[in-house]
Amino acid sequence: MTQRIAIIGAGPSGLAQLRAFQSAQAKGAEIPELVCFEKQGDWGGQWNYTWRTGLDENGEPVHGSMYRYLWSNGPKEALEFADYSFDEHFGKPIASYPPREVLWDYIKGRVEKAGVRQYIRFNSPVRNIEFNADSNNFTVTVHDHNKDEVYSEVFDFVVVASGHFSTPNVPQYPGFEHFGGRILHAHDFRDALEFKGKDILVVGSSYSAEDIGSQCYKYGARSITSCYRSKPMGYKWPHNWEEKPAMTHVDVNTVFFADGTSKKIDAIILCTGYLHHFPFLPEELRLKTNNRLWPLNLYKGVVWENNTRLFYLGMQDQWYSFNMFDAQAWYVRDVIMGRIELPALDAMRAHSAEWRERELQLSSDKESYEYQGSYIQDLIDATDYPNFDIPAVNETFLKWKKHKKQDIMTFRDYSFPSIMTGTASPAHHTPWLYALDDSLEAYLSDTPKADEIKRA
Ligand code: FAD
Ligand code: NA7
Repeated sequence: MTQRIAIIGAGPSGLAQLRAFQSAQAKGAEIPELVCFEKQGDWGGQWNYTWRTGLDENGEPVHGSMYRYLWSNGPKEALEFADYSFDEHFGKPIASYPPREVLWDYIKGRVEKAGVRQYIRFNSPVRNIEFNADSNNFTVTVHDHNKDEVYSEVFDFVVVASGHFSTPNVPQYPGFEHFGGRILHAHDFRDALEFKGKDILVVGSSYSAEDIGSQCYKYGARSITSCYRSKPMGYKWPHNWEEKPAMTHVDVNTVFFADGTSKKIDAIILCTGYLHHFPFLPEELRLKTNNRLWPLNLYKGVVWENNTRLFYLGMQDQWYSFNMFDAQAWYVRDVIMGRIELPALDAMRAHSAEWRERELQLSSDKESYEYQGSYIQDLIDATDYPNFDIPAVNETFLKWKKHKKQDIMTFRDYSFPSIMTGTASPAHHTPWLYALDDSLEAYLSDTPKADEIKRA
């Protein structure tokens, strides 16, 4: 009997899984029956922008954390699919830091070409997953919002690709209940123009703090203050951006910091990260981890060691993204199709423990992306995913980090050659700081708009 695979989520990871199976089929293999459940009305995961916050049109927690004017925070050459290049998709070289809509278009291009939309059931959040020990399969319960019906189906394997940047980690600080301005988490940030002319505080020192602060600077906030818990971001900030140590408390309009200083603030944006959250999974199948490079209990970062019919994709902290999800999806496909044999439980655990130990020894960003690169290479070596030059991607990351250190407001103006095709990317027509229109048309056009020329 044909085996049935449930894939939870049609973001970049879930789509990688569909493409992995389809590519095996295109080479003549017989593939299992695929069903991908997607909570949203369209594919692309985080890249499928929504203006909504809170609950979505079906009363589900909004998945999207992306905002207007979001541009790739790393060079596109580091995330390019090895089996579908930017050149192939756009038919011409494009610059290295595309806005969200452009990357969404690229993600969609590959899966449209592969013809895998037929496998996806949209507006269908998975509510519950249960393992049936007697029959060695899973019962997956789903809410079909198109018909407003809840139903269950049985699957032989489950792939969880539901992302982990959606459920906000929201700390409480003394005085929040009395603060007179707005307090929001990065998950609910949608438009920097809301903060034009305002004094804002961004809490945190990772990607969201850096990028949301930069957005607010770009779109005219009066001042940006950022504060960190462990270590400062340490960039050379523009004149109206100050970096402070931890916030201690707030009163009605002022924030107080650990160094004894304070600042009048209009809005506090908590860029304090996300929780891995799987409300549809029972305790014994649920991944519990913080955002890190080697979550435990996942052999090769994907196979649930205690039940090897369950897989997770994309659950690591991400230097690499799209091509890492691909490497994982190809590996999972080959385990499911019996092309890769898993070792015994003890050996899987020992392997994971060894990678965790290596993770704990990492002492720099360079070591961290090289570590993730070596993980990806390990996966690629086991499958027919096209090999690509991972040391060259690491070199790209190194330059990217250098550009950021030089000037956090200009790093997106650099371009890189494609590691997949060798094509050199052109410089974008407008420096990022002056490019206010983030639409696909504006980005792909060869000339800047009149108002962008004026600002530059
Ligand atoms: P997601 O993209 O989160 O997709 C998961 C999918 O699962 C969603 O479609 C969701 O609706 C669905 N889902 C969730 N729960 C259920 C359920 N119960 N039932 C059915 N479906 C469900 N990466 C980069 O490479 N470059 C960037 O510049 C970049 N910027 C980012 C900026 C922000 C603000 C955020 C939040 C992330 C950013 N990322 C970036 C990381 C981004 O998360 C990944 O690029 C990628 O989207 C991860 O893919 P995924 O499929 O694992 O998860
Ligand atoms: P990250 O990268 O997980 O970073 C979370 C940040 O939040 C990090 O600086 C944490 O500081 C900080 N944090 C967490 N809890 C607190 C509290 N209680 N107080 C102060 N600061 C806190 O999440 P991001 O949202 O930045 O990035 C996630 C993805 O979105 C990423 O892939 C991007 O591409 C976009 P710490 O260093 O732990 O002290």
